[in-house]
Amino acid sequence: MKKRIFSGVQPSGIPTIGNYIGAMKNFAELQDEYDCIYCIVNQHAITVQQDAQQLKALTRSLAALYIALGIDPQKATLFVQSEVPAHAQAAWIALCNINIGELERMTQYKDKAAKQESVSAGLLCYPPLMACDIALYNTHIVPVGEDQKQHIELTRDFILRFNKRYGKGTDILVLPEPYIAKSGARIMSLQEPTKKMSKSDSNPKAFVSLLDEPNVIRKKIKSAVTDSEGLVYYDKENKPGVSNLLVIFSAFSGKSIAELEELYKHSGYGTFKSDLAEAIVSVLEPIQVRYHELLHSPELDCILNEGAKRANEIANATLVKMNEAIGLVR
Ligand code: ATP
Ligand code: LTN
Repeated sequence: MKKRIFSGVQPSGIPTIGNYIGAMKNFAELQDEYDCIYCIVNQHAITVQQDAQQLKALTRSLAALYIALGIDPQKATLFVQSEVPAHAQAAWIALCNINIGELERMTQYKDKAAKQESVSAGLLCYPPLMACDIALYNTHIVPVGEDQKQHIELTRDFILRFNKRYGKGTDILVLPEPYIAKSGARIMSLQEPTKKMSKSDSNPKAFVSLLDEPNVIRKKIKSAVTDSEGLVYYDKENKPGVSNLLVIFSAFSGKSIAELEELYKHSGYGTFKSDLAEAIVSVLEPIQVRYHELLHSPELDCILNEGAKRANEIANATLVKMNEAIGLVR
């Protein structure tokens, strides 16, 4: 039997090239070798306030993007989290088996809470829901960006604890491993290259979204923050802007950072940036064409309906086992 992969992306904005390089680019590549389940985690997105119409539109948009990026519904399962009630049900169990202190230590919580005027309990309780997304599908591997490593560790702690407390010597839940790419697992903001690129950044110049038009991409790359040295080489500490652009260029061109350093050692930032912009445009243009064909198609609804059906079957079977183990039965 193939090993199971599970991953999720929040419909909290249009995915950026950071989401693409760190996670989504790998999704299609893995679907031949693994049984892949990909989720649009809309219940995670509402941990911060969302406009209802926009959330609905972004959910559909993200589904179309997944397919445009090469997810093949014959091979992988794609579904919307809120269409599988077992996630929220299992999350309650996880909440009762994870301590508040463990949640308060999460850096994503601390970063996001610092930006909010009022912090919802859901923002703090986000990782137990994520742990259940993963656990319900008997997941072996979770492909994610670097920022999610801490959440996967907490997921593993919860699963180990659950099995120990309720398993009576057998493992009820499968222990997952993170899959974090060696390069590109943390793409930085184009405007503040010491900060993570994020799709919900209030400054649109900080990221390139997968649906940005070619001229917008060119402008955003042109205005990316670099330094005054004028030399293209990788030095994360002293040249965070240029180093970030090199990582992005490498991901979009397939060339190694060493090859790119060699190619651009005699050119200034102007040529380097315009070639980078063209490399991004050439990858994203066909994806965008496919995206627009899919967005309003009934085909997309069929894919999501089928996905929810399969996801419900798998998730409900695990939830039954969890409930029985705990004694949540008559
Ligand atoms: P938000 O801005 O709403 O917090 P986000 O941009 O951080 O969202 P998510 O939907 O939370 O994106 O993440 C989807 C996937 O993309 C996750 O696997 C995450 O680790 C990865 N990811 C997010 N940002 C980056 C980044 N800057 N570099 C590499 N991978 C990233
Ligand atoms: N927490 C992730 C999104 C996410 C996820 C998941 C990723 C929710 N559930 C399950 C992998 C597996 C994020 O913020 N990027």
